[in-house]
Amino acid sequence: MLFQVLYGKLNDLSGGKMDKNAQKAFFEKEGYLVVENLLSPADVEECQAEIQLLHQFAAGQESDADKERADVARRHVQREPFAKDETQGDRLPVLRKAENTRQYSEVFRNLAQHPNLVAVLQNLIGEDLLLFRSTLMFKPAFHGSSHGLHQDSAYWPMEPPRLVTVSISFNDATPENGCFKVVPRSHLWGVQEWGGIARQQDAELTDREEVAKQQMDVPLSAGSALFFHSLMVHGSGPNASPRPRNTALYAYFSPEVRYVTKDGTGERTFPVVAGLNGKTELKFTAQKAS
Ligand SMILES: O=C(O)CCC(=O)C(=O)O
Repeated sequence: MLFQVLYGKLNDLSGGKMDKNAQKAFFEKEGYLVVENLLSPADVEECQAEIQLLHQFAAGQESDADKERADVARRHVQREPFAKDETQGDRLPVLRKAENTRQYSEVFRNLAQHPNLVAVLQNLIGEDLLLFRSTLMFKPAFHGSSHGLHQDSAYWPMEPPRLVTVSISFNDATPENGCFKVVPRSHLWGVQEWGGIARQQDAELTDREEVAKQQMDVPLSAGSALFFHSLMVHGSGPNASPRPRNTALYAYFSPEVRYVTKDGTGERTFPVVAGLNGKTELKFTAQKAS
């Protein structure tokens, strides 16, 4: 992958420039951070081509050389539940997301360790970085459903709830095609209950009026990224527009965060993205959830 290192002076949501200290201070205060042009246009193009390929895999249209990874990919893609039988151009399925992309996509395995991404994350949570989640979120033209407002840490078996997610946009994301919505400073609220996340196109993003009033759109240009705290309330609107909104979603944590289960048994191995003396993965023995 062609990586163009752009880290240095970066933009905030209001268009102003922020240095590393200002980025960290903004993130800690507001619970999110926008970094514009994290990826070069060549990076974005490569990711878009890989997304097209993954849709072909989902439709069983792979070449013989790709058979093995296409089989793995098919186990991780999910159709858009509100457009299950629909197809897009070239008889491709309408997909909602692809989980665990690093298992079958070199492009998205590499993207999780993109130097620009790692530099921002290390500034926010420290040198040692582990990967919790590597997903692609699709909002296909005309069919993208909404994601209700929620906090990721309300669903994740990790304590303390201090992970960082990044959503990297491969298209210009706007309110019309279902860009992210955030509730600034909600990472200070503590873990709350949110219920189901998948919502129909015309559904409200939350039944909680006082939360709905505080949501704010986060438009992103292609190649730009939104970093957010795992306690920050977020979601995204529908896409009824003719333009898709495809993104990569990665969640990271530093090794002081523990893997927890109800009964404190089990183990799980997480890939190392940076630091940890060059280890490639780290096994966590579960502790009892508090
Ligand atoms: O990418 C989106 O539209 C929302 C995804 C999201 O909120 C999540 O997976 O937690």
